[in-house]
Amino acid sequence: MSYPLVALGNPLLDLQVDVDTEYLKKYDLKENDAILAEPKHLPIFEEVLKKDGRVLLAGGAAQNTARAAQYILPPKSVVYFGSVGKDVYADKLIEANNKYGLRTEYQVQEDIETGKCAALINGAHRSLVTDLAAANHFKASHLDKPENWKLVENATHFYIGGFHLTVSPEAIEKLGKHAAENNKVFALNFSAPFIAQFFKDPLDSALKYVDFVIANESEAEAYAESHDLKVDSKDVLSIAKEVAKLPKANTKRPRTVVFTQGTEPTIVVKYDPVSEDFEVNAYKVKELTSSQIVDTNGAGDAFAGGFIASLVEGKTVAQAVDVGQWAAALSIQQVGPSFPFPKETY
Ligand code: 26A
Repeated sequence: MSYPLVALGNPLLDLQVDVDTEYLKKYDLKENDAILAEPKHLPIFEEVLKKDGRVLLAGGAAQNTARAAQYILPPKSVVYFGSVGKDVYADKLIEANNKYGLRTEYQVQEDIETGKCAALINGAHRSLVTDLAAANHFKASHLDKPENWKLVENATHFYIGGFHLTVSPEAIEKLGKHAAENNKVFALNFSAPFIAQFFKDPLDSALKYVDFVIANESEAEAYAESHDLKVDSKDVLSIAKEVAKLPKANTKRPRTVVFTQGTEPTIVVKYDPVSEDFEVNAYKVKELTSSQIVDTNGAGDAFAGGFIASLVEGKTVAQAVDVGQWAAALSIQQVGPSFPFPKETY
C-alpha cells in the first residue's frame, strides 16, 4: 500500500552558517540548542543572509525526518503535512522534498512568509533559532480535507515533531486519537528542551497516544526537571523508565522510549504494563572521526528517519536503532540535514 507513513511538523528553510562563540554570546545563545526567536534575535536572520559561506537548505525537524525516511523506503512511502507561505522559500522546500520523493501536502498561507531557522554551526555543535512565521499557522482542519484525511486513514505509522506542540496540539491530538483507535504506530520526538519546559501541558496530553518516544539526552533532562521526577536529571535510563510507564490510550501496544546521547550509547526502554517489566537495551553508536564530521545539523532527525522507516518495514527495534545510527552518520557527513546522492543503502 502507498504512503504508510504520515509526518507532521513545521516546514522551515534553514539559513546555515558557521559562527564563532562570540556571535552566540552576543545573542545569548547556547552552543547546542533549538529555540523560538525572541524579538532580540530577529537581526540574526538579516546578518546570516549577508555572511560569507551561508547556505539555504530545506529544514524543519520532522520534514528532515520525513525526507530521511523516504530516502530509505520504496517510492511513495512518506507524506508530510505542514504550513508554508506562497514564496520562493516554499518552492525551495518542495524542490528538496521532490528530490527525495517525499510527498508534500502543505497548507499554504497567502500573506505570511515561509518559516526560517538560523542554523548557527560552531564546530560539532549547532544552535538553532527559529522564526516560525507561516509554519505557526497550521490548522488541524487541513487534515479534515477529504483528500488529506484519506491519506491519514491509509497510513499505518505516524511521526510527529514535538516542535509542532507549539503550533497545533489539536492536529496532534487528532492524529494520535486516530492512531490509538485503529492500533496504528504513533511516534513523537521531544525535539528540544524548551518543549518539555514551556509546552509541558500539550506534551503531557499527547504522550498518552505515543508508542515510540524519541529524544536526546538534553531533552530527557529537561523532561525530568520540568516534571519534578524524583531521579537524577542526568540519569537517562531512569527518566526513560518514567516516560515508558506513563498511561497509554492504546493498550494493545507497549511504549518504547529511545534516548540518543550523542556519541554515548542509545538507550531503549520498553515497558510491559501487564507484567510491569522493563526491557532495557543500550546500543553503541558508530563514531565518526573528526575529519568525517561536516556538521551535526539534522543528525537527530536523520536518526529518527532511519528508525521510523525501519518500523514501517517491520524491522525490530534493535535493527531500527542501527538504521537510525547509520542514517545519522550519513547526514553528519553532509552539509545540513541532507543525504548523499546517488543514494547509499544500509
Ligand atoms: C518550533 N521550532 C523551534 C522548530 C525548529 C525546527 N523545526 C521545527 N520547529 N527549530 C529548529 N528546527 C529544525 O531542526 C532541524 C535540525 O534538527 C531546523 O530547521 C533544522 O533543520
